[in-house]
Amino acid sequence: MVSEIHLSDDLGDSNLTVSDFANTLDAAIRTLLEEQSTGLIAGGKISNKLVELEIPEKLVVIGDIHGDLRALHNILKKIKIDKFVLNHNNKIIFLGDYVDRGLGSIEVLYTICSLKIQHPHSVVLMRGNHEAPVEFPISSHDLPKRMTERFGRRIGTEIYQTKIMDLFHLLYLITIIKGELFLVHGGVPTDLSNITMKFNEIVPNETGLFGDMLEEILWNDPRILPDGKDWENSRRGLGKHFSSNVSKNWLSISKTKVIVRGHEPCNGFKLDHDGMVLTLFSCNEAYPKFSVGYISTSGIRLHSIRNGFDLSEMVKIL
Ligand SMILES: [Mn+2]
Repeated sequence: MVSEIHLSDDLGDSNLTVSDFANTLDAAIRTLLEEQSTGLIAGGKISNKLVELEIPEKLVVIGDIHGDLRALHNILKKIKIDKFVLNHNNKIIFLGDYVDRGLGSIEVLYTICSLKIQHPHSVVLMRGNHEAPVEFPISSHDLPKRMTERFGRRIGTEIYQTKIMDLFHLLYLITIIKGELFLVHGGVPTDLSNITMKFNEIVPNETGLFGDMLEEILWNDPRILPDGKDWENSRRGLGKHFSSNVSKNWLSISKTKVIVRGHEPCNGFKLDHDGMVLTLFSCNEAYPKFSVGYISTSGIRLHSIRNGFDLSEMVKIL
């Protein structure tokens, strides 16, 4: 049995045991495997790493957390998580980048996994570039070090290499709220040839990697580019910068109004591409100059939006 979510005010002294952590990871993996094999989630459907949802009753979207347990707890308290998750048609969507940089990566993983196990229909866990697959050449986080410090080299490494990597592999890459939002961690792919085919192909794929689209979904950033130029290489080493034309094409093909993504530090949120792209950033332990932002709204209000400017009025700042 996994213990109830406990949002203590004292974050310094963690009582998390290695067996508690390992069992919670196992249970989260089982929950994700189960829902991916049935394709079932309340008010929507799951096709491999794509989640398609009808407009929920209430919606919360949380951007990068980066091991900032305090920021996560503050958001969960504000939205009254205990009540929120009781309704299967309320959805809380995490955009990925749970770990790295902050001191609470292990506790943040534990918290989001506990939420998913207890309330699988209300919680959507997406994948960030810091939950990178082993196939990528960039070491994306300090988790191996944190695991070793906390649980010892042998057990820490074993849990990291098996359970945590398995969990990351099961996280979602795209979530669509029908008619309204297209959610990814980084951005949308820049190759617009056969975009209709690509959109249809994001559904099933043996590996769940969407071929070469994975890198762009996890790493891309929106930028203003010269007319006629749809992308340039990113200075991050992976991924690309995508143009407003690329955003426009993906919104049109997916019949949604705003691309919502995380991935870039900012003061809670920012808008790009004339309001076609809204970036959320939900932590500040490692970025003390910034505020914590997240979306909290009702389905009725969400349905009234025309673009990211309207959506930005539903961003709460802590
Ligand atoms: Mn990121």
